[in-house]
Amino acid sequence: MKFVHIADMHFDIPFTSLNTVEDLGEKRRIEQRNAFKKVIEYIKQNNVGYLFIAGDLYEHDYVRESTIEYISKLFSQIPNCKIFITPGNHDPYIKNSYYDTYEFGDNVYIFRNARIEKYEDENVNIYGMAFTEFFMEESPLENLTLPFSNKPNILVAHCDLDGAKDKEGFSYNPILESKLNSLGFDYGALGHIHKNNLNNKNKIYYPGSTVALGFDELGEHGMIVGDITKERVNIDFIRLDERKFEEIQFKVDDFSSKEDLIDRILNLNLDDMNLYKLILIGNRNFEINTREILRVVARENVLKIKDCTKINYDLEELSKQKNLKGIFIKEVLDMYNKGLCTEEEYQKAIEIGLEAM
Ligand SMILES: [Mn+2]
Repeated sequence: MKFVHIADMHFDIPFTSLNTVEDLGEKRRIEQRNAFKKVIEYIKQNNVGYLFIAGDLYEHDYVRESTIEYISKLFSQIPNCKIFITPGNHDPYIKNSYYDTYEFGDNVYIFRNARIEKYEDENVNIYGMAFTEFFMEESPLENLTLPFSNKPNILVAHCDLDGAKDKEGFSYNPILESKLNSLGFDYGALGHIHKNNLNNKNKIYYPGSTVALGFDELGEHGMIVGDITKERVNIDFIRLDERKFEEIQFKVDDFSSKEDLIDRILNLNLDDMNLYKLILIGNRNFEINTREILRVVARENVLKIKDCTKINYDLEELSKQKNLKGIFIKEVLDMYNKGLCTEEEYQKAIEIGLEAM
C-alpha cells in the first residue's frame, strides 16, 4: 500500500522573521501553497491510497477560511486517497476550530480525540490522536495495547520523541521510540519536529516541516513517500520546498576595513533561490555594525548577519601602556571584571574608544 506522509505545513504562519524583506512573508505563503499542490499532484500521478498529515497543518491563530477552502479543494481532487489528519499543538481540535466547523470531503478523516483511536480498512490499521488543546503533557500512548493483526499498524501523531524538549523545556505529547516498537507499530507517521529523521532504523519518522519556516530549519524540506506491507516498508524523501535557508560562516581576520568586508559580501556567489544568514567569525580589525552592513549590501537574499567575531587587540598588553589608551582599556577591563558589563559590551566599548583615539 502506497502512502504519503507530511507534517508541519503551518499554513498562514506570518513568517515574522522574514519581515526584513518586503513581501517575502507573502511569497513564502504562496510557496507553502505550491508545495501542497505538489503533494496532491504526486498522489494523483502515483495512485497513492493514503495521505497522513501529522499535525500543524495550519496556524490556528492566523489561518483564514479562504486557506481552508484552498486546502479542502485540493483534497477533493484526490477522491480515491484517504486522508488522515491528527491535529497538533498549532492546529488543535478545539471548539470552533476549522476541524470542528468546516465540512471537509468524504475522503478526509480527522482524529478528534486526545485518546488513541483506531481506523481500520481492508489494507491497514491506522491509529491516531488529536491535540485537543495547545499543550498536552501526557501521552495517551502509555496505556495502549495493539491486538495482533496481519495488516500493517500505522501510528499518526504529533509528538515529541524520546525526551525531546522545546526551547522553554516543554515536551509535547512525549513518547518513547522503544514503546512504539514494543507495541508493534509498522510505521510511525510523526509530526512536530521540523527536521526530518530519515535515517531512523525503527520505522518511526518525522518528514520535517513541509517548507522551512526560518533559519532554524536549514536544508531540504518536503514529504515522505512510502510503500508498506506487514513485512517491510520502503520510504523516499521528495523535496517540495524550492528554497533553502542557509548559513554561511566567514572569517573576518583578513579584512582591514568595513568596506573590505562589504565588498566581499557583495561578491559572494549565492544561489538566487536560497535565503542566507551570514555568520561572521574570527578576529575583527574594525567595529562591525551588522545592521548598517546589511543595509549597504542590500542583497535581496541575504536576510541576516550575525556577528560572532572577537576584537583583535591584545588588551592585557595595551592596558599596561602609560597613555590614554592604556588608562581607558584598564578602566573598561575593570568594569568587565567587576561584572558591570557583558563581554560583548566591553569589547564594543574598547573598540569604539580605540577607533575614536
Ligand atoms: Mn510544527
